[in-house]
Amino acid sequence: MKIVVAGGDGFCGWPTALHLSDRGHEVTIVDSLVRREIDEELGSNSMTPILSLTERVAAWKEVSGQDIAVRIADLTDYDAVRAVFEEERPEAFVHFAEHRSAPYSMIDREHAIANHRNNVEGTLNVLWAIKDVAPDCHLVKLGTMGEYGQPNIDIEEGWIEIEHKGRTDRLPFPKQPGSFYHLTKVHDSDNIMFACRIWGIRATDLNQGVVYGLETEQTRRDPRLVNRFDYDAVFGTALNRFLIQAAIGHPMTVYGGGSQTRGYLNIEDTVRCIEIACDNPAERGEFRVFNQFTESFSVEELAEKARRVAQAQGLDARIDHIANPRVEKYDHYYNAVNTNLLELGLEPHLLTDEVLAEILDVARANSGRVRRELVMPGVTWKDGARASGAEAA
Ligand code: NAD
Ligand code: USQ
Repeated sequence: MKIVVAGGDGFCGWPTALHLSDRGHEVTIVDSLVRREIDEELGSNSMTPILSLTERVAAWKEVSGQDIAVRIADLTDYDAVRAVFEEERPEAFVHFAEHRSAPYSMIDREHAIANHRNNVEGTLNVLWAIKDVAPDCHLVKLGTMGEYGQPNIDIEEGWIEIEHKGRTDRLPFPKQPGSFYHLTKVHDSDNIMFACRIWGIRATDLNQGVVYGLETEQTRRDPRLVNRFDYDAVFGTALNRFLIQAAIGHPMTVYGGGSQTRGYLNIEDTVRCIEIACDNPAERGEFRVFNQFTESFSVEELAEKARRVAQAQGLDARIDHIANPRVEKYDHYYNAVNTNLLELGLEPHLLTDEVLAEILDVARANSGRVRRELVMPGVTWKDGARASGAEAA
């Protein structure tokens, strides 16, 4: 299959491009490299030393014999997006290419707007290009579990049957996102659903949970293929951050009470979920939603797991409950359905001690690259970054 992986230089996109290429698909990466620019803006870095995109792709060619084409293009530039569709004629367009950090979107008004422009405009451009150039192309779009928030009822996969005043309907599941970033995903979902309805586009919205880990079957083949590994308080995510903190002897930063519960999955399952979605395209006009996570944990449970495995390796791992920079619910109900991908053949990689130990090993091997001043959160939901004087402001 001819597949474009937009955002293919990023944490999820790079290993997905390798996985799809390894499975024999003809892969083109489209990326604006904006994430590397944001690293500069934040004075941040990947804990693992990642090569340039050109060097990574050349290393993959050497290791696997497979070509991955690269196009440096910004999805907010419609001419560039249209050219991708005209020249590549993809059968599937996997769309990872967004600004994906909740704290980044909460820094200040300018960042909230830049986040919306990048994500919502980029996705609108992709929808128009599919309609105008490649109407049969399957859009595989990364959404997020955070679109739903934490309602006091079970979370369904995109849709809910509602009975109201004696009448029933199947309606989009209510959304209560927790940051301006998560809101961009809600707007994307609405725009995609509308485009499917009016233009007959086929789309799968993958509401992905928080991804942990970094290595996959393909990235392990050569150190030059290593994935990025974010640890800073803006782009680093819960479990990976805890393991890195344990590796550098920093207390694990559980925000607030720690009972906040989310869906999580291993990066090895991310790449497989994308393959499953591409292999089983939505019908023309169908807007399909899959909840893409494998297990639910509270942040406290994750930190406890990380602490146990780190202490077994002789590390002095400690947990700190620090003031929550976000506005979040504690002690909430959380029960989300995730059967669609399992029914299509996903075999989850669960969060075992071996998995934790492998991530910790990579963190320990690269601990010298950590800039400790980036670990504590400097962006708050109420006052952005200015109140704390964080450099990001
Ligand atoms: P990332 O920041 O590591 O990678 C995103 C990539 O997209 C970067 O290489 C960036 O340069 C590129 N990009 C961003 N905007 C672009 C644009 N306008 N044009 C072209 N390229 C652009 O993020 P990630 O962790 O790989 O996340 C990928 C996708 O998965 C995002 O949409 C994110 O919302 C979603 N997601 C991620 C997680 C997670 O835990 N990492 C969880 C759920 C959903
Ligand atoms: N948290 C801590 N300590 C930390 C970091 C986070 O307690 O050091 C807590 C947060 O308060 C939150 C939970 O962990 O309750 C998850 O936070 P996160 O930073 O790991 O993840 P989040 O901001 O939700 O965003 C990440 C990705 C985003 C994706 C989302 C999936 O950055 O792209 O959309 O996970 S989901 O959470 O399902 O919406």
